[in-house]
Amino acid sequence: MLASIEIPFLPPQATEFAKESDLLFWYINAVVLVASIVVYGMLTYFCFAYARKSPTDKTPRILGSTKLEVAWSVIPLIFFLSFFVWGTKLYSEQLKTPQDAPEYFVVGKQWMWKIQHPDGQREINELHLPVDTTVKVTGTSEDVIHDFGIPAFRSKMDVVPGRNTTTWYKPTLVGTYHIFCDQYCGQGHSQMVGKVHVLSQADYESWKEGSFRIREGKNVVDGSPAWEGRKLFLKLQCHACHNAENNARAPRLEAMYGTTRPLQGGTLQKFDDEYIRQSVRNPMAKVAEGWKPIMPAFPLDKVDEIELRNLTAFIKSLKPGDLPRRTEQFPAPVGAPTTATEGGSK
Ligand code: HEC
Ligand SMILES: [Cu+2]
Repeated sequence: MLASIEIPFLPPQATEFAKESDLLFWYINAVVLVASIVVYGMLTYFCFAYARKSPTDKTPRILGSTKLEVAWSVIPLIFFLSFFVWGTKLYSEQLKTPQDAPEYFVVGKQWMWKIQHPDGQREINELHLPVDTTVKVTGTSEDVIHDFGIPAFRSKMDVVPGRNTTTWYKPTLVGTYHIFCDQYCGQGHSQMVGKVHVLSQADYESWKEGSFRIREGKNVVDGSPAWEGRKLFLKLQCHACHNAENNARAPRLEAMYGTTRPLQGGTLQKFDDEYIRQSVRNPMAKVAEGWKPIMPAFPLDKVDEIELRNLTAFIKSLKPGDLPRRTEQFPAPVGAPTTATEGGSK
């Protein structure tokens, strides 16, 4: 019955810490509940049991009982101290940030979250994390105090202008969870939300490559190889020939990676990283069947090795419909998540 309700009583438990903190939460509630039942139960019972029965009733004279008083002081004390001991244990574990864990950087700003991955990739209002990996998160703010809160991780971290704060997580459950700003920070506070995506190792890798949903234009990361490759593809005017137009002068490179290409002269060629390299560096060496050998060579001084890797990641990620139109201009279109779209504040 409970499961059919849309709003969960507690957020999902996406880390070990979430489970431990919920256990403590339920333990405190159980103790308080039992104590309340005992206190209010006795109160109610005594109201009737010792009520004045007739106008001549006399109140009996009762002198204290040391045993009883010690019992009702010490037993609750033990329980209440257990909250403190357990809570302190969890809190101190949470404070011990593992120093060697990969570090993600979070910057709060009215009213968005800017996130940078350990290898420099950037995201806005979204954080992609690999499952079962301990990560360190360092945060700061560019204006007022915000708080980077992820309920599913039972984690909140104040981000304060002028200084760094750190925390850590080890997500254990694949899924998408809320990011909230947990510190009132002005008019747009309630819109200062985001999503954390916990991905399987394989999905995380492909997301980093940029091949993860590049088409929708969302979830692509500025700085990811495929996204950088796309920008380069436009900048180098590859799309003057390789484009989505019907009369394009060069093959559509979509969904070709991994296939076998017939070459002029009748040989077959596997479409892999090495073939892309050759096609860019020395296009005349292997010419695709049915096309004219018009592609210019792009030597090292035009396309360096890193750029070649990014172009390769882009071509690898291409699915039908992904190739830019001939009219598309460098830089990437408006709305694409480059840093240029960050300036949303007034
Ligand atoms: C002047 C037009 C032109 C430009 C500019 C151009 N190409 Fe090509 N490209 C071609 C043609 C035509 C072919 C097919 C003939 C061949 O294999 O050389 C081709 C083939 C390729 C292939 C092999 C595809 C296959 O079907 O086997 C790759 C990969 C490729 N180009 C990548 C690029 C990249 C990356 C750029 C930009 C750095 C680029 N091209 C710029 C015309 C062009
Ligand atoms: Cu905020």
